[in-house]
Amino acid sequence: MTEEGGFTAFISLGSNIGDKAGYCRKGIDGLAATPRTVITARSRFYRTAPVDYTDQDWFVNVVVRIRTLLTPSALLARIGAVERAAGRERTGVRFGPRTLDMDILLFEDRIIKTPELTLPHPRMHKRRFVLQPLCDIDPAIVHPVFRKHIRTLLDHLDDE
Ligand code: PH2
Ligand code: MG
Ligand code: MG
Repeated sequence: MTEEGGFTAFISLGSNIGDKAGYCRKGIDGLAATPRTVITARSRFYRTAPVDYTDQDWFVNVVVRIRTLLTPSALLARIGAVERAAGRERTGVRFGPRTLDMDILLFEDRIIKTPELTLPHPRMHKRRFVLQPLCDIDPAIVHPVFRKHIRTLLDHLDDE
C-alpha cells in the first residue's frame, strides 16, 4: 500500500535474549511483510537497562511508525504471530526475559480498553526506553490521554 491511506500506529520492539538487535530486526521485517501495512519511520536502536523486573539482562529497544489498513485487533494478532516466529515463549514471569516483545503504543488517537488490548499502551508514558525512541521519530506526538507531547513526558520523567 502507499503511505496516504490507512491509519498511523507506533510499535515498540524489545529483546533481551540472544541476538537482541537481530530479533528486533526480525520483528521490523515481520511488520514490513504485513499485508496492507508499510513502515514509515524507525528510531535508533537503544541499549537499555531492564525496568519493572530488574533481575534480567539489558535490552535492545527500538520504535517504528507504520501506516496500516488493519484494525488494532488484526494488527495485534499479526504482532503475536511475528513474536512467536521469533521464538517468543510465555514463561509466566511478568516483564521477564524475551527474544522479542512487540507492543502497540498508539493507534491514531484511539483510546481502547478490552481484555486483549489497552491503548495507548498503559505504561508507555513512564518508560524512557519507549519515550526516547518515540521522540526520535516525532517529539510532537500527542499522548491521547494526557494530551501532552511525548517530548514533554520525556522531559518530566522521574526515573532517577
Ligand atoms: N520490557 C518489559 C520489562 N522491562 N525493560 C527494558 N529496558 N526494555 C523493555 O522492552 C522492557 C523492560 C516488559 O515488556
Ligand atoms: Mg512490553
Ligand atoms: Mg508485549
